Amino acid sequence: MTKKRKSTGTAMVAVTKMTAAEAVVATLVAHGLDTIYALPGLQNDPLFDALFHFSDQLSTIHTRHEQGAGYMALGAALATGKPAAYAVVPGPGFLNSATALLTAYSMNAPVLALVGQIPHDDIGRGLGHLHEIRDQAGIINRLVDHVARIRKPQDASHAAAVALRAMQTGRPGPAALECAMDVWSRSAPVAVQSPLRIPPPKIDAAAVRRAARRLGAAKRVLIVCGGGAQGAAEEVTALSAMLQAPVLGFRRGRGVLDSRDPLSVALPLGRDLWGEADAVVAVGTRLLWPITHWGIDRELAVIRIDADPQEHDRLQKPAVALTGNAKAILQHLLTELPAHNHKRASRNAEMEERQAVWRKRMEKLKPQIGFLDAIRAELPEDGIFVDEVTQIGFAARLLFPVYKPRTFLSPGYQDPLGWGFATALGAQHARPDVPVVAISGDGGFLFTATELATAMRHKIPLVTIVFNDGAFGNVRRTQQERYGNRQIGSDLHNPDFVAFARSFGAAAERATTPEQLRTALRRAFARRDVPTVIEVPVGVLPSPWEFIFMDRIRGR
Ligand SMILES: Cc1ncc(C[n+]2csc(CCOP(=O)(O)OP(=O)(O)O)c2C)c(N)n1
Ligand SMILES: [Mg+2]
Repeated sequence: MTKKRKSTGTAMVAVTKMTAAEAVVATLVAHGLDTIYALPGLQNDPLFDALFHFSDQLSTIHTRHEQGAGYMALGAALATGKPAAYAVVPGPGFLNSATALLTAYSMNAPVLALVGQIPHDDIGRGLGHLHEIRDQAGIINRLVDHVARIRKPQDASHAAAVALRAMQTGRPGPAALECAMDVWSRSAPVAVQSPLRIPPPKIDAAAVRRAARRLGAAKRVLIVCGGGAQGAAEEVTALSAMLQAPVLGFRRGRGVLDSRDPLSVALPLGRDLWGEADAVVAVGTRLLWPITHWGIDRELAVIRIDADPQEHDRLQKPAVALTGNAKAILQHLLTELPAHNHKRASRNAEMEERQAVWRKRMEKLKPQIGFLDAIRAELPEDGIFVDEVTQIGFAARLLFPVYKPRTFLSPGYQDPLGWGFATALGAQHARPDVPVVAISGDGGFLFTATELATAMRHKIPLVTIVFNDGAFGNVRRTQQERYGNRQIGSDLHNPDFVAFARSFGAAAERATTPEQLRTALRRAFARRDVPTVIEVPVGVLPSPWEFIFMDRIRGR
């Protein structure tokens, strides 16, 4: 690589002869990325060669299936709040990762996909090149907000910087870059693009004042948090105290207000409070569940804070719509509100009492609660819990206490079975400083369990608990309760999970009681360079549905 200097008018920028692949990798490094999750193949050989050259600045974590690479990048992005990248070959490689990319889109997670392509001049000709797929960019375009193809090495760095900016501008989300195999290896003088400025969205001061007036006058405010509130924990906490407003987080909004705060609520108390509220502050949430399940009427003033202006009136027109970063808007609101607010009596005692009533009713979920309590007792405050679409997961969404933002990763509306283990692996890789625990059913675990090989190869000390009921238990319950017990496709033949995990070299044990689980977890969290799998055999678990699917309470 020969270096020259080029004057850009205001500053001198180093120009270096490099390949398009080297330019992209250098740009990732210049943006602070230190890892790429990847699986190699012909079209990306020049990219992997560039990764080799940059391996002292950016590590390449190779997985055993592209779904693992995509989910690991997603887990890294969710656990850190920062962009994460993965690289795959075109066609099958890309499609194998598509579920992770779709999930990143639905979770607004900043994941960058680098996707290979067949020889540049043959794209679209249908010649039948290895891994050729019709209109790959068109398919990717359905999964991300920004996709571009690198056409020459001179454009590569800027294209990568534009993609990284798109991932963090307005509503965050994934982006993708395609590059043909022959373009990856072409070289030219390149100036590595430093991060492009992300203009802060203008805050509508008049709208903030209207919100402050509505909230100051309201008697019973409820704050509902979604994934968009994870960066605004301090402000949500302050707003909650100022308004004595309970904060509801069901899945992606959990941990924004510490569960130990009496005003922090989950379902089903959140529904009762929705029914009583005269104003709701919706922070980074679509509000789909409350509005469609619990109802809405004119007596409820909805104040929406969202990074995406299109989100505000998809379901109904809010009283006040505030567009932009939740943290900045809430800071503004917090300075405006005291002038309009009135003195409010503490609702702590009331909330404690009402939480206790619901907790009593939810005691019917005793087996789930026992295991969740064991996990909470051993997982440090800042440890990360990765949820799955499994019976323990549904109970966790209702009952697992969460103390800090970004420590309860729940997959949002895609709820893709099997996301948990591989996503948690990425979270643990990106946050080696805290323990990460993944929960899975026997069904979900085997979707990506082969990534145990990745955990061993890269010494990722993730702890995974597999709750084994020998079934797609959720599905089986539905067949029993709603389809006359006609069971089809819901029983599972499983390996011996302990022997399976040990065959990779992982630590593994079986725990049958919450006490045994606690001891096993204590041992597992002490291991810092080897993954652990704990199998928990369970019988039929009690149904959580009555606490999740609740009837309308407004607008009847
Ligand atoms: C990709 C995907 N496929 C199918 C489903 C439907 N689904 C939801 S839960 C479930 C069964 C889960 O079984 P398991 O992981 O063993 O957990 P359990 O319900 O037994 O606790 C299935 C098939 C899904 N959510 N995602
Ligand atoms: Mg199961």
